[in-house]
Amino acid sequence: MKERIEELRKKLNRWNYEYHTLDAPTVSDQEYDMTMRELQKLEEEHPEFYDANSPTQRVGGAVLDSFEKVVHRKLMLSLGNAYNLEELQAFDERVRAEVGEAEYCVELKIDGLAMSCEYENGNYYRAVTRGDGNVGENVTANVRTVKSIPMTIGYEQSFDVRGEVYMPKSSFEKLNAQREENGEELFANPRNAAAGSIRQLDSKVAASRGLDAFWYYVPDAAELGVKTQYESLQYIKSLGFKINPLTRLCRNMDEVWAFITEMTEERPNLPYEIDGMVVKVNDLDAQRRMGFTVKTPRWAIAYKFPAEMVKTRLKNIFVTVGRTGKITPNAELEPVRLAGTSVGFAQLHNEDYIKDKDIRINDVVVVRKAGDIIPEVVRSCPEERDGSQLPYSFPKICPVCGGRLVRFEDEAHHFCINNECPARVVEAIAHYCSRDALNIEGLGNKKIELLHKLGYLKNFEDLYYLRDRYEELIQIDSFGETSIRKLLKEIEDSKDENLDKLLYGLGIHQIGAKAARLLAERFRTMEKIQAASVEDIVKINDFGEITARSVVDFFKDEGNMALIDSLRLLGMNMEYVSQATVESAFSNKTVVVTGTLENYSRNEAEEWLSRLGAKVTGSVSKKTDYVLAGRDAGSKLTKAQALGIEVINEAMLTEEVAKIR
Ligand code: 0OW
Repeated sequence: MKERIEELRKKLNRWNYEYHTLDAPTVSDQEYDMTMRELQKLEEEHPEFYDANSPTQRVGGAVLDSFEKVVHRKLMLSLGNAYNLEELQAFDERVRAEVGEAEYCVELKIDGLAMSCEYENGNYYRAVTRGDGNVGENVTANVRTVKSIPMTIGYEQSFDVRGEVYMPKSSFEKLNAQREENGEELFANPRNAAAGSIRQLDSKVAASRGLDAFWYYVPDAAELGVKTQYESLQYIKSLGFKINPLTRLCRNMDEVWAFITEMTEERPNLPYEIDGMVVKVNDLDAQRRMGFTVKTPRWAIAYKFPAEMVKTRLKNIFVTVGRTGKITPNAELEPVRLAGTSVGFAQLHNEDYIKDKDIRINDVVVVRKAGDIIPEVVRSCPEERDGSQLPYSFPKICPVCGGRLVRFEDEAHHFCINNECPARVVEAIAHYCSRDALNIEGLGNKKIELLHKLGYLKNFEDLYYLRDRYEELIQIDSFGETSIRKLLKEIEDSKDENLDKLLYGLGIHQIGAKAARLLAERFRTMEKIQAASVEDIVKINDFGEITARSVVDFFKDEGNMALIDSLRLLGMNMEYVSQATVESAFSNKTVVVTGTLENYSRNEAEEWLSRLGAKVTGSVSKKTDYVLAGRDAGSKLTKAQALGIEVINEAMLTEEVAKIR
């Protein structure tokens, strides 16, 4: 019986490969379905032969309640960008200066989400999203439903391949048509749709989204016995992976540019979205010699297609009030298609931008989408004026609270300086609930605005009293019992977020997510940060006087002190727990960095060291295990020698970093 099951699995895997990877089926759908049904029946009768990688499992299975975090064995790198031929030529010059004449393997830059697939003993083992390049999410069940991904490969050693999971344009159009029918929010573009689908906790939903994938990189390609990137693609193709057919070997940058020009033409006709081309030094040994920066290979670059531009009419200009009170003018447009999405609004940045470009109400304007940020108005078209245009005068009062707008000296923006301005309170709470802060997913701007208007949400701490208003809240029509219960749980869970998330959520002027992490890492508890002086804070790398001052001022403010106290009383976590670190020669070692390093800025070196499990401190003491000395190392080096502390150079750091790439 086992043989029969194995035989059917083999046959169905083969047919899957022919249909989804080669796009050349050799059996009819009926025969495929009949064979699948026979296998399903046999597997039901013989659960002892269950195999998660059986073809019957590709339609999705169990529902997860969250995604496990996984530290990549080798970092998932990102790419440096080039926006024109000159920047590509500069890249080419650097390559030739370092490794001599080089041919390039040029690939389409698939606009999906980067994925790492691991195989053990020739079987599909795990799929992990890129995440921040070091830590990603385990999405094995969802990626298993991508039919063109082989579940078994003829390679027995541990194997890890990187690629892009994407949503073909046809699947995207179909999905949005369905969502339109069900009155659901539409996905803006195929990349967002693919990312949203891969983040589904129910893999049956992921299976229904028509995802596909192209594979383009093997971190340990040298072990495969291949010499070039192009050969490594051929190799993984021979293992059954889908490789993009429009990959081309170019002998020099002229040929690269010719290919890019060709693909720029071809782009609208492709069945999937691309946002550029990836140019890689083909020879693997040359790649090794060129190495990496902290996050990107030095032997590859992404050429990004120029932003598309369109003309449309500017119907009106309105201002929005940010959480810091910043007033942003926006253009309301005659809706127009741009880069695959419908655009109805665009940025106008500030008053001078509108004046300098002489943008008037009812002008025909040029709009472009540079990258994924919201579109912006590039210029007006005076030649198309018909006398109906009206000059725009910037408002003097805040449209939300009526307070006077202020424009500080040499500041481009106007500000609403009323701390009680509802727009500012709503934006501040929305920031507090955002993903990189306390991650209270169930509260977007609309719901916060509503709860604020109804008097339930006047500040951050009110969030934690919402549970006492449960009976009233479920009466509100845009909330339901389930959504309220889920929201209250998320709010409670937010109390356990790491200290850096709370710091970032507080919205301290000049303190973004990274600065918040650095503050939390350095001081470890909220009270130590509250007690820190400007001198203490400037010792942290990349912290200047102004930033340090804004932190100290924030914690000196009466209202903020009261806020911190009440959050502490509410049980908010006020400690910092270090990030996922990996085993290394630096694990649990106290390290001080001094002097200038060749290949790392101070902050990068400290970031690497903490990822490698080290405790980085600013001053040398008996507790210090290593002093990592660069050029012109000063008193810390002398002190280390005096205390007999081991002094190392950056080669040791590079060696440990190379192990987790
Ligand atoms: N999106 C792509 C693509 C590609 C990697 C491997 C080494 C460094 C980058 O089609 N064809 N090739 C690479 O090569 N990366 C790609 O996408 C990257 C992944 C993460 C950021 C970019 O999207």
